[in-house]
Amino acid sequence: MTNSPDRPSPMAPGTVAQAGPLLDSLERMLKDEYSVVRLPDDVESLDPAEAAKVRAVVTSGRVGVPSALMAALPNLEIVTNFGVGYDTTDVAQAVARGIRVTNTPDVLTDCVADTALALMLDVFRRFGASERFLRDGEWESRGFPLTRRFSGSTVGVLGLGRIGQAIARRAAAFDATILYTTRRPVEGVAWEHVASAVDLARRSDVLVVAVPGGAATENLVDAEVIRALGPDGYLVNIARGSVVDEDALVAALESGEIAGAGLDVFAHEPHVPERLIRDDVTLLPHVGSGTHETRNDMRDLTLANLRAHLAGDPLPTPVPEMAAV
Ligand code: 8YV
Repeated sequence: MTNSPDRPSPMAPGTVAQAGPLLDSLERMLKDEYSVVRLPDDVESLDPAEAAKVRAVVTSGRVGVPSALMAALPNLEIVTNFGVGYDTTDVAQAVARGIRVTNTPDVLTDCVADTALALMLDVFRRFGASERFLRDGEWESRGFPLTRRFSGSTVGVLGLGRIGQAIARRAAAFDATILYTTRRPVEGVAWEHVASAVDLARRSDVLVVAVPGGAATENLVDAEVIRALGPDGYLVNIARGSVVDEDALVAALESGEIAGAGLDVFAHEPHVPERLIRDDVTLLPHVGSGTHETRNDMRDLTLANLRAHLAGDPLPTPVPEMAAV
């Protein structure tokens, strides 16, 4: 890609914009390399002259570039998303306008899968609750109640992409029986494909949600799927809060229709409904990819995508929808 008078150079102030907060070191490295502008949180206060300069937006999965913001950036060429999930970015508009979108797959798979295993182990074995029990001095007077064995259980993985497969591999090391549900069976895996989420939940001791967020999967785990887990079943979600009907989950927990849940993601982060804060729910503040190593890798991949675009080189990790651009 060559620079022309109507396409400001990458170094021209405002060419690269930031939407929402980013990892400190990513913000620093962006500022060192480009004259970055920070987009306002509310799109109405965006100055049209500034908006017209923006060719690239760097954002995170939490903030993204939603419809109104994208529509207000007439010369936008690329959204580089820090995170594998990009459901907060209007990809349909991006495809229609020839705007490129990149994300950070692979580099976070291991940490997110590790988190899923930690949540599964915790909901079965209640290590967090038992630690609170010890810290509260309760061990002085009695032992902690017995829990459930995780090894050898049946783990249902909803969505068998990179992260789903990494979860399945880890659970298999605990001698779990692995079942999974995807639209079509995944070639080259030995695990049993189950056609529907309800059947998957019915046959599993724990259902792990590992599908992308967005309109296509909104409330995919609804009251019926949750209920199908039964009073001894657990739900674990490391994907997006939008995939699970949170009200239905609260209702199922309160009525004892399921045994418990392990959640790293919520419908309206960082808000966690009071009624979800229960002893039979393990709650994490969306830390799935939150290690120094992984976040640094995500940062480097985000920057590599931005630099490649501005230099006219092939993008390292365009999102799959870019095949149509
Ligand atoms: C990040 C995530 O915390 O990659 C994702 O989709 O949810 C997490 O790794 C998030 O994108 C940062 O905003």
